[in-house]
Amino acid sequence: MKSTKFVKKCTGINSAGAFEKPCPNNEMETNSSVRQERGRGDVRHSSHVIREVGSAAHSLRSQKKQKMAQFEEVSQKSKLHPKPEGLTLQYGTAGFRTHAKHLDHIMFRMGLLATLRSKKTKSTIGVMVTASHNPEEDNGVKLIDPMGEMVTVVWEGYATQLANAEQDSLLKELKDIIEKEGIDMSEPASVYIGKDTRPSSASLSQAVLDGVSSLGGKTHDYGLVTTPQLHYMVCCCNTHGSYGSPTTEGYYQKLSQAFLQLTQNVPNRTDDQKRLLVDGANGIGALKMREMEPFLRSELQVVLSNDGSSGKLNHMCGADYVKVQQKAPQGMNMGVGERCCSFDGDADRIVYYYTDSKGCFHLLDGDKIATLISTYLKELLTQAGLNLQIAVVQTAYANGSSTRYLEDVMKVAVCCTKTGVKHLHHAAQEYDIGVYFEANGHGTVLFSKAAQKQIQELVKDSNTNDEKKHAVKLLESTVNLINQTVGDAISDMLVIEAVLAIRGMSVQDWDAIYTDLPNRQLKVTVSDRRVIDTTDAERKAVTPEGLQDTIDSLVKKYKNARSFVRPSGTEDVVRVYAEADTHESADSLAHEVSLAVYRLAGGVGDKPKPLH
Ligand code: 16G
Ligand code: ZN
Repeated sequence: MKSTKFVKKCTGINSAGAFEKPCPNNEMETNSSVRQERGRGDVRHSSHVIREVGSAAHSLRSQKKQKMAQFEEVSQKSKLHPKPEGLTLQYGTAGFRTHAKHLDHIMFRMGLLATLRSKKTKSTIGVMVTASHNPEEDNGVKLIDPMGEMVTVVWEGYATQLANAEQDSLLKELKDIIEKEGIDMSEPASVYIGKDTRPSSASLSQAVLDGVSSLGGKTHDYGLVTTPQLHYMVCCCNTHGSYGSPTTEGYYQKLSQAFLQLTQNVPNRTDDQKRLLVDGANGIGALKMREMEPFLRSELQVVLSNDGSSGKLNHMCGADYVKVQQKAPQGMNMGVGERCCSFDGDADRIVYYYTDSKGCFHLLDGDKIATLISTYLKELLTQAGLNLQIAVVQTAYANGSSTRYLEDVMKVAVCCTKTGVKHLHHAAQEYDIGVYFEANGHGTVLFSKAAQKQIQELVKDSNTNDEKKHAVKLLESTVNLINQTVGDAISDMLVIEAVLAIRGMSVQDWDAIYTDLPNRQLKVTVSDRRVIDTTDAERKAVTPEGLQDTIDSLVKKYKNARSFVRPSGTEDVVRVYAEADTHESADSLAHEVSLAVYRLAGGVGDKPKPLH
C-alpha cells in the first residue's frame, strides 16, 4: 500500500519510463521557492535558478530511483514466475486456457496487465482464474473491464504480447504498452480476483496477486466465486454500489429478493413446481448454490447433484457435456418429466432438460431460453404499455426453428453475430432490451439506461391502472434478477424458474413452443485452419475458393437444410454445423460438408467417415 501512495504522489514517468513532468508536490515546492526569491535581483534570481535546477535534478533522480525500484520489483518477482521458453499462447475468445502447468507466468503477467488497465481506466479491473467447462487439469484466466464486460480487443492483443514475451524482454513489452496507452503510472490501481474450484486455482491466483502487487496495485481476493459473481463485483464497485453491494452476500440478497418478489403472487405453486434438479458440474456453481439456498426461503427447492463432494469437475457432467452429448449427466437421479438443469464449471452457462415417459431425452438449450425470456418480456411490455424495442441476439449455431419462431410468430427482431460472448453482448447493447444467448447456454439480457428509467418511472406513476402496475413491477424485479454484466447460470436459472411459475408453464409446455430442427456438429482437422475465412456472421465461407459454392449445392439436396463452417477459436479444428428436417439428413449433410472441408481446406489425417 505504501508503495502505491508513494508512486501516485511522486512519479511522473511517461510510458517509456522517462521523467515527463514534475508531480504536484514538486511543483508546489518549486513555486514556493520562487515566491521566496522574488525581488532579490538578478544574482539572487540566478542563484535561485541554480537551486531550482539543482532541486529539480534531485527530484528527477529520486523519481528515477523510484521508477527503477518499481520495475525492479517486477523484474525480480517475474523470475519467480518464469515463462517456459518457446511457449506461445493466445488470449482467445475466452481468455487464456490450457493445461494448468503452463500458466503460472501467464497469471503473473495478467496481474501486471490488469494493474495497467486499472490505471488506464481509473477503475477496478477483475481477473478470474478459471477454465470454465474444460477438463479439471486445465486452467485459464480472463480479464474483466470496469462495467463487468469482457476486456477490449486491443487489450486482448496486449495480453497476448505480454504473455509471449521471453523473460528478458518482459519489461520492454510492459513499457511498450504503457507508452502506447499513455498510462499515467502515478494513478493508483485496484484489481479484484476470483477463482474456481480447480486444484491449480489457488497457486495460480496467488501468481496474479504477485503480479498486481509488484506494480504497487491494490487487490481484493474474493477467493472461490463463480465467473459471473466476479463480473458483478467489478460492476458494483465501479458504479459505487448502484448496481448492488460488491459482496457474495450482496449478490444473494439482490437476486433472491427479486426472485421472491416475482414469485410471491403466483397462486398455488406446488412443491413439485418449486422443485428443480441442478447438476453443479462438480464445480463452483454447486458451492455457491448451497450458499444461496437459505436466501430463497424454500420458494425454490434445489436438489443438487454433482456438488463436488466426490466427482471430478466437468467429468461426465455439466452444461457442456449435456449440450454436446445430448444426454443427461451422470450422477443425477432424474424422474420422468422432472425439470433439470446443468451449470458449467464456472457457472456462466446453463441448459435445461427432462426425460419423457418413453425415456427420450429433451434438451432446452440457449435458444429455448432466449425464446422463453423474450416472449415473457414482450408480453410484459405490451401489458405495461411500454414502447421499448426488444431484440434477440443469436449466433449461426442458433437452431433455425428458434429464429423462425422469433421472427415469424413472436415478431421479435433477431440479430446474428459471430460466435463469442463479447460479440453478442455488444450487439445486444444496441437495443432497449437485448436478449442474447448462444445455443450452448451462455447469455443474459441487457436493458438500456433509458429502458430502465422508463420502467422505474412507470412503477412510481400513480396514474397507472392495476394491470399496468402489476406488469411493470414484474419488469422491475426481472431487471434486478438478471445479471446484466455477463451470462450467469444462477441468475438465468432464477429468471427461468420465475417465468415458468408466473406463466404457469411446465418444462414440457416450454419445450413445445417450437420443435428444434435435427442438427449435427462435427470437427475436421486441417493443416492450417486460418485458410477458412468467413463473412455474414460466420454463415458464409469466403475462402478457400469453391468451398461455399460446394456447401450451397450440398444444402440444396436436403429439406429445411442449412450448413456452415468456421475455424474454432478454442481448438485447432474447423467446426462444421448442419441442420435439416431429419436426423439422417442432418448427419449426412454434416458429413458431406466435412468431406468438402477436408478436400478444399487442406484436411490432414484420415478422411471424415460417415456417421452411419
Ligand atoms: C468460448 C466462448 C463461447 C463460445 C466458444 C466457441 C466466451 C466467454 N466464451 O468458450 O462464447 O461459444 O468459445 O468455441 O466468449 P469455438 O470457437 O471453439 O467453437
Ligand atoms: Zn463457463
